[in-house]
Amino acid sequence: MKKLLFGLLIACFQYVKCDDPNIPIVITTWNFLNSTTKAWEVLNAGGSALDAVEQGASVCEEQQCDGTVGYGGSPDENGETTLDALIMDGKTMNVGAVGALRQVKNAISVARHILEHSYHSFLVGELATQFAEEMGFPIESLTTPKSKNLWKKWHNEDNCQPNFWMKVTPDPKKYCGPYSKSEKGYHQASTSDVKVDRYNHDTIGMVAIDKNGDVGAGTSTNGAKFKIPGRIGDSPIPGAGAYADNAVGGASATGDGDVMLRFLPSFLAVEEMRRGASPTAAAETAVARIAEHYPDFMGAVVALAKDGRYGAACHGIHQFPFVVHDLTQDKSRTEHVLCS
Ligand code: SD4
Repeated sequence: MKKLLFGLLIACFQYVKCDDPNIPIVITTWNFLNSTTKAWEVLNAGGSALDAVEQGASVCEEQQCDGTVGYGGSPDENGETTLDALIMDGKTMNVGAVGALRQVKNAISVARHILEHSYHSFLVGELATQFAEEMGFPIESLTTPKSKNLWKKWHNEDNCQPNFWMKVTPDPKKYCGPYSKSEKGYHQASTSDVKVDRYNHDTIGMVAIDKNGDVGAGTSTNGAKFKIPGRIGDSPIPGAGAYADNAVGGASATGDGDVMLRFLPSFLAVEEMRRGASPTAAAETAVARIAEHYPDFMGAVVALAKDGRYGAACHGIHQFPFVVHDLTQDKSRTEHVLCS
C-alpha cells in the first residue's frame, strides 16, 4: 500500500501536478479534426479561447464540413443556404450570434463582430447581412452547383419530400410547397413526417479553454436541409447551441435543433457541472432531459469543465464522435461515446 501511494506521488510530480488543470484544451463536436487542430494551434500559441473558437470554426465554414457547415449546404425550400452561428465569452458572459444570415460566408466571424462591435447579442436575416457588409465582410451567393443540384433533386424528383410542414393542406406528403405550384400556399390540415438524420444535423460546436483559464464556446451551421425559409435552429441560441462560464466551463450541442433549443442543453450541462457533476454526467443529464419528452430526437452534447476534464453524451444514433486536443497530444484525437 505504501509503495502504491509513493508511486502515485512520483507520477504526480513527474507528469502533471495532480491538481493542475488540464489547460489549454479544446473539444469539438463530430469528427471535425482540421477545425480542432486550428483551434489548438491558436491556444498553444497563447491565443484566447475566443480566437480559438472563431478560427477553428472558420476552418469548417471554409471547408464546408460534411456539407452541414458553411456555404453550399442545407438549401432551404427556396434553394438558398443561410447560416446560424454563435460565440460566447465565458469571462465576460458576452455573446454574439447570427441567425438566418444570408450571402455572407463567415458566420462565426460575423457573430464575433456582433460581440465585439455592438451592444447587441443577436442579429438575424437580411439585416444581419447589412451589419456584416458594414463591417467589411464580402457579400456573395452561398449557393454552389452542389447545393443547387441537391435542391433540384428534392424539388423536382422527390416532390419536395421530406419537408417541415405539418397539419396543412394540400397534403405536404404529396404536394410540392407554396414556392412552386400553389398560388395560395398551405392552409391548416393534415400532417407531415420530417426525416431527421445525421446528415441533416452536423453542426460544429466547440468549447475551448486558453492558457489564462478563460472559456469560450461557439457553433456554426447551415441548419436543417430544406427548412422553411426563416427557420433558425438551436445553434445560435445561447444556452442551446453553446454556453460558457469561466466559473464552471462550457458545453455545446448538436442535433435536431428545432427540438433541442426548447431545453437549453448547453446551459443545463454547465449548470450541472456547477452543481458538482462530472462533464460526462452533466452531458448525460442534458441529453436525458430532452429524451424524456422526445424519445426519437437525435442529438449530442459535449461538456468541458474549467479544469480540463471533459465528456459527452448522445441520443438517437449508435455512437457520437468528438475531437479533443490538449497538451498531452501531438495531434487532435477523435473519441467516441455510445448513445442512449
Ligand atoms: C440545427 N442543430 O440547425 C442544428 C443542426 C445541427 O447540431 O446539427 N446542429 O438544427
